[in-house]
Amino acid sequence: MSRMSLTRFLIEAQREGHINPQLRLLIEVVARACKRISVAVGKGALSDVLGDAVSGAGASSVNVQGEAQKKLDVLSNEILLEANAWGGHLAACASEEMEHCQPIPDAFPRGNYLLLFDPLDGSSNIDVNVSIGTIFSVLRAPDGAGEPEDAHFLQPGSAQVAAGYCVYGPSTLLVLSVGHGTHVFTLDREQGSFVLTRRDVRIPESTREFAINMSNQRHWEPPMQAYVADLLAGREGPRGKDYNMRWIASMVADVHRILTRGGIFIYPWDRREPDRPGKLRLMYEANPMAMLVEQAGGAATDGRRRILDIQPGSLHERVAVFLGSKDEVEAATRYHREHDARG
Ligand code: P6P
Repeated sequence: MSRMSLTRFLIEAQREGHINPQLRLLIEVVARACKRISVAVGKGALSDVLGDAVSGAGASSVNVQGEAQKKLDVLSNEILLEANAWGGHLAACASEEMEHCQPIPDAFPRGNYLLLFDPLDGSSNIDVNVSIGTIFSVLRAPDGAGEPEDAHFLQPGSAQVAAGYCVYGPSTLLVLSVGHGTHVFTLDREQGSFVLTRRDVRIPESTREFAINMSNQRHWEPPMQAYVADLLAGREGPRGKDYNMRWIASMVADVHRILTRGGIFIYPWDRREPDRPGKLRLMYEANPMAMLVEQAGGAATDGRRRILDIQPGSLHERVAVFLGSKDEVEAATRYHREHDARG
């Protein structure tokens, strides 16, 4: 059975008016970069890409948020920037690895899009051979905006025109939405192309599986403590069913499991960083994942608000994340809203 390629899928989406030629080319460029990243990830120890990146002075290299960078983080970031350049600078770029957005040089036709990405999410798993991934989000550049600047990126997640991730696991999968469902493409390494293997993913509305880093439990706020305690109470407790737990510590891998079989993924506020709403970044982790999950019939909140409604204040701002099976996300959010209502 001949499967539909990503290229054919995007041509169809363009014919149906879901995307325009420039956005189609941008998505193709990102997919091509993900194929190159997949090759680099797959080489592992056979190439000099494992371990921590070092700066010119030999010190450990850190990203804009002061987090240690892996060599593959830096390489993946470079591959995505180079791909956008090769593709004709279709978009100004902002990345976890970049302090400020990278404008589109005047030498090229001005791209109408803004591309945000986490080049290699979950990179702490690289050295232990656990699935990692690339997350990307596409916004429209404001009309007549002139030289792109950080402020142009500060649009709510509901303004995204495309979102996706590539998970580098036993197989390399590209999961994509352009606002008409969430679809899965598998990299056919022999053909060197992504082929459609699952159209219109639907997340089961209820679940018996939650994903959270339980070692942080003592640092959570009361409604989060109450919610998880009720999950752990199982069928004798108020939720009336036994739950299973998973935590891969790679958002892309955890979210892909939830897209595939349901579940709830949570990274909540933590009293160790009281001024920080959460660990995950709104613009290039939470927003794209929230679009993919909602397009698959799931839900995504920060425990109180729909993630896609949040108006960003800065490029690298963080947010608490509750996403996955609709009924479970609504239940977890209810614990927080009822706690707030009690004052
Ligand atoms: P922790 C990876 O560093 C990441 O940003 C997400 O991919 C993942 O879900 C989370 O952080 C893991 O965090 O605190 O459990 O290591």
